[in-house]
Amino acid sequence: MRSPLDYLPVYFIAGTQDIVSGTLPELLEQALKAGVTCFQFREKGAGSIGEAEQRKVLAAECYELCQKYDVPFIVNDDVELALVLDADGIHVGQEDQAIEEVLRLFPGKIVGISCYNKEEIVAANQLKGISYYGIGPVFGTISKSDAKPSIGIKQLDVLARLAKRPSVAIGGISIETVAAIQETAVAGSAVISAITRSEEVNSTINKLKVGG
Ligand code: TZP
Ligand code: MG
Repeated sequence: MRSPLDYLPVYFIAGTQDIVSGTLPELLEQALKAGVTCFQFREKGAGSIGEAEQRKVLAAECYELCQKYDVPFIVNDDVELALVLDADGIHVGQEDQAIEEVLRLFPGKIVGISCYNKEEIVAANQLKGISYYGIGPVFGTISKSDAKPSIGIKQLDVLARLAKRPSVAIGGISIETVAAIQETAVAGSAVISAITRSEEVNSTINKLKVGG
């Protein structure tokens, strides 16, 4: 079983809607080569693929790439897709399918949940089987239109310390801000635009690593 401490450090999230040039599989392979530790398939919002079969084909291609580089492939929110692909894990938000149900459906898999405040961390702490928490948005983000107000570095650290499980920071993390994230109690940084909008994917990913 993979440890969250191994896969959380440089956690890459993307879907078609985030891609600015080339294709998602092309960018994903570049990112895997450069050393991202996890990939979350998040096909969501304006510009994403709506058609189920098309999503599945793209997700399967991404999963295969992740397997080639021995990196966990996690599906955002889409329980059906995660089950049919037998993905390594699933990540859900507080408004997605109830976490208790997700834990029942994915025994032995990676299960991540988004947490925004103390109440959500305390509630998640009480459930058995959750692998990690995604905490944020830490900063303002261009990648999620319905993102909540950002919590900032201090609150990130408070929440990560309250968490009984490893956590990953998310929201507006860039090569400029990652050092501050790494000083908090989180185990890693989850990013979309830092990678999808990078002009130097290799160098960006190296800088997102601890000590990079
Ligand atoms: N959840 C909270 S912020 C966010 C998600 C999915 C988007 C993160 O994207 P970026 O581009 O790294 O800010
Ligand atoms: Mg969600």
